[in-house]
Amino acid sequence: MTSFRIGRRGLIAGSAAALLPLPASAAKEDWRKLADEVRESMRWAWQNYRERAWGKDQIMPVSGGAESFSIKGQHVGLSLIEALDTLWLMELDAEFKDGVDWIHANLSFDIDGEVSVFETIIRLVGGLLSAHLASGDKLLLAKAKDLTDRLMPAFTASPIGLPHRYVNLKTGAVRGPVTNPAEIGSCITEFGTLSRLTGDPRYFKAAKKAMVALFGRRSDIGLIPDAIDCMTGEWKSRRATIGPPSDSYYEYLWDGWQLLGDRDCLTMYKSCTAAILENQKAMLNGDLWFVDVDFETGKRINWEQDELSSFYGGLLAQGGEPVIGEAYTRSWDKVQAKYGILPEGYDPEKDAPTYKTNALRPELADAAFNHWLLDGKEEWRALVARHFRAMQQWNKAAYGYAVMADVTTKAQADHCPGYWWSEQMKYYWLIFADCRRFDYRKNYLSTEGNVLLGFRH
Ligand code: DMJ
Repeated sequence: MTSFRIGRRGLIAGSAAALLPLPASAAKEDWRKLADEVRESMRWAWQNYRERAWGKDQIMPVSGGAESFSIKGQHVGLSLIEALDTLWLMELDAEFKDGVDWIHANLSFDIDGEVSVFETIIRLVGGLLSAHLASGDKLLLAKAKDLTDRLMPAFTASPIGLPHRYVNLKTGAVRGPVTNPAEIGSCITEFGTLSRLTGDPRYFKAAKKAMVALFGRRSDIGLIPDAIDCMTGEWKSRRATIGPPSDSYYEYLWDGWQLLGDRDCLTMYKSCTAAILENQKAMLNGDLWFVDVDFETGKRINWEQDELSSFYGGLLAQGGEPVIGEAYTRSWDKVQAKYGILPEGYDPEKDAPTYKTNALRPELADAAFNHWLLDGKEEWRALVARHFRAMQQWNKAAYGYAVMADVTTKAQADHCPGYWWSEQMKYYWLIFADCRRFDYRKNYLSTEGNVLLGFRH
């Protein structure tokens, strides 16, 4: 494996990994063996999905049933599409082909039903594009384009270019004008890729217009609150957060620069990051956190932390703030150590979970993977190994991997989100295996873990 890499969001860093002494525990770790275990877990979960929920959106891992995601009772093979590029990277080629064959035979988006624009872009458009880039299969690209065309009314309905939250795939009717940064601004890499592959600039332009329109409304101290009316541009909240529902807006500002070389995205990323570091970074008992604040005064609202925010350390490192990013990732690692598995919410001031559930989320592994791509330190692989082993210990159910109802009792619930197939299984594999099909020097993974740059054929 190379020791000089360009990470998920592209900051170039010379790795000193080869020169660093390994911590005793990491030195003993057999990474290849761990990678094989990840691949076998993926194969086993896929087999269960194949047998019990084939073509359905999500398998129910405790009962072996199935559930739809966006449109009640309507399935578009969500988990299958999310899994494809992970399968390809793992060289599970028969499984990959089986999934692509299902798409050829069954997938249609001509459905009279309403979907979340954001979730559909990051999961389905992104999944189809990455599978197309892995395989060269033209139908996958055609499906991604067909789906995106059905989503476009969400963007064009607004006079200022901010998308509505929901759109009907058949009629183009839109709903949900009160929206948020993540749902507005997490599509420039999927849409930019689609524009590049189809030669149609409309997708990239719509994505960028939305990002710029939101950025242009920031406060005098440079912060963006977490709710806005997409028709009027009026703020509907005062809370600025790096967590949901704002998180991936900041990620995609950087990503627009990394994947597409868009300088405006870089400028906006730097501006937002400077404001966040100035107003939201806070130390408590030696740990570094980012707190929610009033977007005009910078006054702290509370100390509550959302697990989804734990991706942010990796992003900061890629954007040129490795010391702060690493400190933040380590704060989350301590929470993982405390509960064995991360709760959805945690209050460091009260030292207690604010939400005891665990949604089988990938963010901490995502951050560590990105640190590792940049600096190659074994610390990050060891962190990801703990994340993986916790999942094996607590989330494994009879027919797949399940979310938790309560991290303190370790009670499971009967649900496996689609992102599980696209995100942590891929991060585990890429960080433990020396993957022959992945370019560790030059790559891009979307917020959903979809590889839009970096396949090696
Ligand atoms: C995924 O869909 C994406 O990572 C998104 O950006 C945030 N939420 C989930 C995973 O938790």
